[in-house]
Amino acid sequence: MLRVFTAGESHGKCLIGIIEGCPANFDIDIEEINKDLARRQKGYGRGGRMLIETDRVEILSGVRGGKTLGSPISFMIVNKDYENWEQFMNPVEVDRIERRVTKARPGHADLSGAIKYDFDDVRNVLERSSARETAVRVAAGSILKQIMAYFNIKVYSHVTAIGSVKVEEKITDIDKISEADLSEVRCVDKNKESLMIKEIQEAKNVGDSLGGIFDIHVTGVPVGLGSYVHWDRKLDAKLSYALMSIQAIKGVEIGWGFESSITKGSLVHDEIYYDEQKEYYRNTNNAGGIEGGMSNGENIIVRCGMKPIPTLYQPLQTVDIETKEPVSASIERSDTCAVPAASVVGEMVTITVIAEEFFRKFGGDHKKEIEKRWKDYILI
Ligand code: EPS
Repeated sequence: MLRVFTAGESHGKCLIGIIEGCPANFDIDIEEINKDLARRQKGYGRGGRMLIETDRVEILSGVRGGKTLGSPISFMIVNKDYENWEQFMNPVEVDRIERRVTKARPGHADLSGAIKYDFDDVRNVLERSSARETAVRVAAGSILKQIMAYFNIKVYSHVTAIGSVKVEEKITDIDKISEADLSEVRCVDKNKESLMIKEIQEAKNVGDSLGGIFDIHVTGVPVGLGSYVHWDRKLDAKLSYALMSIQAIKGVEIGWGFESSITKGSLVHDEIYYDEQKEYYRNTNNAGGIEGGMSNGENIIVRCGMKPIPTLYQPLQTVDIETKEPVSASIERSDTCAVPAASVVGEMVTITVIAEEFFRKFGGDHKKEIEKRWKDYILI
C-alpha cells in the first residue's frame, strides 16, 4: 500500500516527506521535482514568503543513483526563512513572548486548534496548519508523477475562476490546458486571465483575499482503478478525500458534478460505443472518467473550489484568547490569492491517489513485475 507522510512547521528548519510503498527500479529525475516545486511557488497574488524561498528537494533515502530502491523514500525541503525565525521556532528553546499570537483569525485553524491542543499561543497551530505543508505533497506527487508517466498517465490543471471572474466555457482540450503553465494565474482564457489579475490587485489594495476554482485532468488512466465493491476504495471518494485535505479547499466535483444533479439523465450520461481501433469509447465525458467508483478509460476530470485565504490585512472581528476581549484578528504575512498554487498542489495530490490505486491493481515489488501486469491487462 502506498502512503505519504508529511512533517514540518512553516517556519521550522525544514519540511519532511516520506513515501512508503513505492516499488523499485523506477527512474527519478530530481530536477523534475524541483520544477514542480517552483510551479507551486508561482502565481499572481502570492505574498512575500515566496520571494524568500526557492524550494528544492533533497532526497535522503529510498533512491540510489536516480532509481527507486523499494524502500521508504524520505526527503526534505529546507525553509530558508528559518534563519529569520530560529529564535521563535528552535525545537529546544524559544522566545515565547515576542511573536506570540492570541488573536485567532476567523476561517483559519487558529481557534479550534488552540482549544483542541490547549495552547495559549496560536503560533503552535498556524505553523503546521499553514499551506506551506503542501510543498511536501507536491514533491511526493512529483515523484509519483514520474512513475505514472512511464505508464502514459499524465496530469494537468488550470484555473477556471478567481473571485468573481469565471471561465464559462468547459475546456477539455489537453493541449489548451497545458498552456496553463504560461499564465500567471494558470488561466488559459486570455481575456479572463487579465480580469483575474485585475481583481487580485484590487483585493490586495484593500487588504482583502480571493478564492477560486481549478480543474484537474488526468489522461491515460486504464479502466478499473478504484472499486464498486468497497465503499472506501471508490476512486471518486478517494480523490475527493485527498483533494479536500488541501488547505482551504471547500468543494470537490467529479466531472459535471453538481450541474449533473439538476440536469435530466438523458443529457447527463455518456453513451457507450465500440470500434475495433478505439474499442469502447464515449463522445462525451460528463462523468469525468469515473462510473461506479471506477475509472472508465476516459480522462479523469476533477474540479476544486478554494475559499479565500483567512489572513486579511483589513482584519475581521475576533476574540483575544488570553483576555477574551473583542479585537481585530492577527495579521500574518500571507497571500492575496493562492488558487494558482493550489491548482499545482491539486495535480500532485490527484496523481498520488491515481498512483496508489494503480499500484493496488498492478502492484508488485519492482518495475518489470508491474509493467507485465499492466500490459497483460491493457492488451486483454
Ligand atoms: C505558504 C507559505 C506561507 C504563506 C502561505 C503559503 O508563508 P508565510 O506564513 O511565511 O507567509 O505564504 O500560507 C498561508 C496562506 C497560510 O494560511 O498559512 C506556502 O509555502 O505555500
